[in-house]
Amino acid sequence: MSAHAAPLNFGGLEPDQVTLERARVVMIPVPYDRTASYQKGTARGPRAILEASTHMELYDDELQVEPYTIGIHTAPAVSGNEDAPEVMVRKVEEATARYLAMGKMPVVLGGEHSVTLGAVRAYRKAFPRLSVVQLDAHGDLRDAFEGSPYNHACIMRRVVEEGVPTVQMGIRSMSREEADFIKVRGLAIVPAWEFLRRPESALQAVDRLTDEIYLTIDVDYFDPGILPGTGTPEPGGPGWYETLSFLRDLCRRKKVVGFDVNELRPMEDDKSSDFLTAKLVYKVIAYRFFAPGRRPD
Ligand SMILES: [Mn+2]
Repeated sequence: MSAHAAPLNFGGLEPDQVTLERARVVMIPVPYDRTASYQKGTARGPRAILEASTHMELYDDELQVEPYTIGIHTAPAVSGNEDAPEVMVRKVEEATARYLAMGKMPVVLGGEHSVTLGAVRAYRKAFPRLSVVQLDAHGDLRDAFEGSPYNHACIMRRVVEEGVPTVQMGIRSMSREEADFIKVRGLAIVPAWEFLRRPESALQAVDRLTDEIYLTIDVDYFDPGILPGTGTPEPGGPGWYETLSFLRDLCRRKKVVGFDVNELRPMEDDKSSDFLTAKLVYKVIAYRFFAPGRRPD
């Protein structure tokens, strides 16, 4: 794979199915992993998601619809490791804002989790009463990490400090500093074990948020048994079906106005993580635009 590899469209859609004019959803790849702390490689995530997506069935057998018919356009990649973190965040914000202004739903494909900050900033300008639902093994609530406030371990701290209501779900690893911050701020956390024992606990937490939801999914939220391809795998995460059921219910209760998926670290010989991530992106689109009982536009 090279930086000059041929452009890929999400789902392997033909150019006439994915023109920007007709598309409701725009994929924004952000191949960035400059602040990754443990294992690099998430910069290759967007390309791996797009490649895996070309092998998916475009028919959703659960909802019995073809979600691609709403129009999914894949935009050129934004930023890269040559950019300092604050430059990357600004470029992601600008690109996201541009597609929002055109009436599209931009979907950022990371890259490390710091890609979320630019997207949330743009979405908040379009939806001032935005809340964030984060699926993640980690709180990402450190004040700074390895010298940078834009490190991927800090990104939700920045979001919370900007006054955005949040629910963090699937959490199972944090520092003392983060645990103290959660207590002091009274943040809503649904640990992985609580969600697995009582799935309704996540929905009860979501019910206390505002109506317009931005969803950020760090794929290390999933159990590494089904998603080993990530930089910081943590044991004991949720599986596929309980997560789909949560996402379906979320799209019924709230207006999911946008989302991103991040922290996929493609593996050489095992494409299961890439494929899960591509299918996850497609399922969120399916629930958002086609699930029975979903919140209307
Ligand atoms: Mn994480």
